[in-house]
Amino acid sequence: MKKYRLGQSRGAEDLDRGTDASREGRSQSKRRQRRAERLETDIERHDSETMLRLPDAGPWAHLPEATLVQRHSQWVDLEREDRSLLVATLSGKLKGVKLCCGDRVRYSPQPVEAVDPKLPQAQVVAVLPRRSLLKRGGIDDREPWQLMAANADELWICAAVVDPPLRPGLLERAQVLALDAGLPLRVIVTKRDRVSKQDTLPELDPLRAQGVAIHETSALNGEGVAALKAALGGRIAVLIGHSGVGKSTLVNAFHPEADLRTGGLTKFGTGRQTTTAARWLPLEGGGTLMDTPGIRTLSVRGFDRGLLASVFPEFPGEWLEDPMALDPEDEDLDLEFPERLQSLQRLWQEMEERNPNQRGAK
Ligand SMILES: Nc1nc2c(ncn2[C@@H]2O[C@H](COP(=O)(O)OP(=O)(O)OP(=O)(O)O)[C@@H](O)[C@H]2O)c(=O)[nH]1
Ligand SMILES: [Mg+2]
Repeated sequence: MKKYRLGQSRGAEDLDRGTDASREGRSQSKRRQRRAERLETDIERHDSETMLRLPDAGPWAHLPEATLVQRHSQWVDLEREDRSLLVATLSGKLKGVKLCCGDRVRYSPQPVEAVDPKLPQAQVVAVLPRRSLLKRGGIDDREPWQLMAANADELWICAAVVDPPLRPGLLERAQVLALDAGLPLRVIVTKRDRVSKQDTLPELDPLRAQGVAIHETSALNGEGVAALKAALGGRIAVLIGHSGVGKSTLVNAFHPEADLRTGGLTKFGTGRQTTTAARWLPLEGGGTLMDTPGIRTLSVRGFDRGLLASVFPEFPGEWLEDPMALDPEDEDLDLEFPERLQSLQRLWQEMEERNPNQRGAK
């Protein structure tokens, strides 16, 4: 039987590994297996490129544009050009297309095809080409990527100086995602008021050496918030990080009218997944923030290993050709941060990992 450490929730990662059959009767687990096999033949598989392809929006050029502010299960919230909000469903023309927060779309105020009268009548018919797309590796071939935010200019990875603890490798993973999306990365250290000036996250040292922008902030006493606002200017930033690090609290500090729901921590010191969907929030006086739900980790499955050279610039080129040949415990390597090599090895392997649900996966 699989055991979970305290505070470790069952996230998407765990779903990959099958379920605990020992608790169930044998017949029930057989039934489950048969159902899984049936599902495997029925599911629509997407290869990683097809999933990102958008249908031609040209035929809809006469319709108005809007920004996707938030996705719900049956509809989406849109922000129109005049900043007013509109709720719309997705037309069947977009079947198979994944939309995400920040997408620029064209919509028809009246339905272009039959729609349930109980649902909103406006319909999104096209998605415009994206300036940028922040994504992470998906769970399986039905969804090779999980789309996080479209059309952002910057990625802000938020890490609390205390509570919840930063998982090893999260910063490097965020760097991979930012590089893939072509977004500059900022590290936002939150909850500075909780610790003394000298205390810091040691994981930040290698990033500081690389010249990554690091902002020390406290939403509680306002430390660093004005400087961060100035750094944002009129651009669009997407905030990501573990649940409970204070992303929504920071957005509220930027934009009190946003009045986003914020949550406490569990008794295990982890967040509560207070934010459940990514949300686009234009700020008074320019700039836009995209708040997102807390993440446990960021999968890099399917990303290009070539990106790792920029994430780990301290390692010689030949190490990056086959990092698995190295032993992080080898004293001759004279490593300042041996955990950085371990992290490189983990990312390297995960990038080429095969879909764990695929038949015959090795
Ligand atoms: N002391 C202190 N507490 C903070 C600060 N920022 C956030 N918090 C607290 O941290 C808890 C979590 O904050 P949220 O803003 O909900 O965290 P989140 O990152 O949005 O979490 P999810 O929506 O679950 O991803 C709340 O109890 C906040 O009051 C800060 O700067 N200082
Ligand atoms: Mg939140």
